[in-house]
Amino acid sequence: MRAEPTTDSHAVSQMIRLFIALPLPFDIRARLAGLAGGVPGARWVEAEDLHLTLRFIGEVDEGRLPDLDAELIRIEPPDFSLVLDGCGQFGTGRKIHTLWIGAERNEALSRLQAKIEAAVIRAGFPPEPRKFSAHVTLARLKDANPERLTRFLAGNGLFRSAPVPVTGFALYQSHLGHGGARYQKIQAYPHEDGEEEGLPIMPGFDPEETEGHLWKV
Ligand code: 3AM
Repeated sequence: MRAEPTTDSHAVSQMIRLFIALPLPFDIRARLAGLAGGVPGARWVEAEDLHLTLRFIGEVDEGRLPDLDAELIRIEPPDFSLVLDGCGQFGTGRKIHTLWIGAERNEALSRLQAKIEAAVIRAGFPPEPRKFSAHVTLARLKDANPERLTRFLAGNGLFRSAPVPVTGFALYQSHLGHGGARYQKIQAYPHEDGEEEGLPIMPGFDPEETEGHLWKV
């Protein structure tokens, strides 16, 4: 593990913003990204950024990552398919803030989410009080045009994907910035080859300079 205890009295632990999500395969992200448009006031999530959040963890001291990793790696790797289905919104009226594509009821997904929740709690984090609601955020809204929104929801209510294979999940760090958050996958589960020793956390990570999979929200 890289985050070893240190005797350096000047060392300052860093708070990082974490969440756990299902990465989505390219073809389904491309299809979802193709739905974008037609709703003035919507900020659409880019194709490479689309994901299904399983557990938001929030701001944590990065020194707690090894404990979290040790619990998440114990979860048996998932092996099931998921069908994305339907379209909806979070918020009501003028306060609608999120447009999403939903997921068909799926026992394997629920079991995976419950195992992740239990692992996060075992790692010492407080339980998530809100009920899990599987969705892929398509857009964030601010004062979106209500008629265009209604038209979008009606037009995509019958959305249905081909089965999406789920063989893993990932821990992501969210970097909040002026242009919104940027997301960085910091650990895949199961660990990918060569990652057995622990989390490839980059201290001093600079989203502006780092190439790779970053999400803008
Ligand atoms: O893109 P989605 O909506 O799936 O909405 C946030 C995003 O998920 C959610 O965590 C993901 C990464 O930011 N999120 C942000 N703040 C949250 C909070 N306080 C939150 N979920 C629950 N509680």
